[in-house]
Amino acid sequence: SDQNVSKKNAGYYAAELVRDGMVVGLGTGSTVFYAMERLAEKIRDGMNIVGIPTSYQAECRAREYGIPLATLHDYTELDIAIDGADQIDPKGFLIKGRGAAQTQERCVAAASRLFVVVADVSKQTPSLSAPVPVEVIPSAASLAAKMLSAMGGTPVVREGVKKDGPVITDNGNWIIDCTFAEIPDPLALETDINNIPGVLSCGIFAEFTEKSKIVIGKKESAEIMLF
Ligand code: DER
Repeated sequence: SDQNVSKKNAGYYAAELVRDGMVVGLGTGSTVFYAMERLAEKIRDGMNIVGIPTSYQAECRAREYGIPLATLHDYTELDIAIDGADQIDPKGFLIKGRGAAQTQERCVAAASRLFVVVADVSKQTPSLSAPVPVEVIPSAASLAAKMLSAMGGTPVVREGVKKDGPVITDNGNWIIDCTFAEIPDPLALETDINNIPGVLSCGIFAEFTEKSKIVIGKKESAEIMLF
C-alpha cells in the first residue's frame, strides 16, 4: 500500500543515519521495522552495530533480522534511537504508545544523543488529539484515572483483544488511554501526567525536540520535517 511505501521510505532513510560502531535504540511499531530491515542489510554488508530494543516486539524482530542486541545496563548513552509515533504536531511534539511500549521507548530516547522519529504523513496533525497512553501500576489505576479526569481527561483502561481483561505491558503494568478535548501545552500535560502517583510514563513526548530528527515518509521519498 502507499502507506507501507511511505513507512519504508522513512525507515530506510533513518537507517542510513546509522554508522559503523554505533549503539542504536530500536523503537516499537511497524515503521521502525523498515529501519531494522535496512540495518540488517547493512550488517550483512559488514556494518557493526548494537541494538537496544524498546519492547519484546522490537527484541523479537531484531533477533529475526540478526541485529546484535544489548540492554540499557550495557549502554546508558546511545548514539541514535529510531522510533515511530502516532501523532506529530508542527512543533515536533509527539503522541506515542499505541503499541503500549512508551515507557521503555522514553528511557531509550532519553539515553540517545539523536532521537530519530520515523512516520508517514498520516501521523502529522495540526494539534495533538489522539488518546494519550498512560502506563500505570495496576493497583493505582483507579487513582490515576480519577486524577486524569480531574485534569480534563477521559480515561479508559486498555482491554486486550486476544486476551480478556486489561492489556499487560512488557513491564507488567496496565495502560490507561486518556482522551483530552485539546492539549494546548503538551510538555506541561506530559509532566503533570508523569507525576501522577503510580504512573510510569505517558505517550506525550515533548521533551526531546532539541535532539530530534523527524523523518516523514512519502510515496517517492522521505523528508526531514522542519519545526
Ligand atoms: O507505540 C509506539 O510508540 C509506536 O512507536 C507507534 O507510535 C508507532 O507505530 P507504527 O509505526 O506502527 O505506526
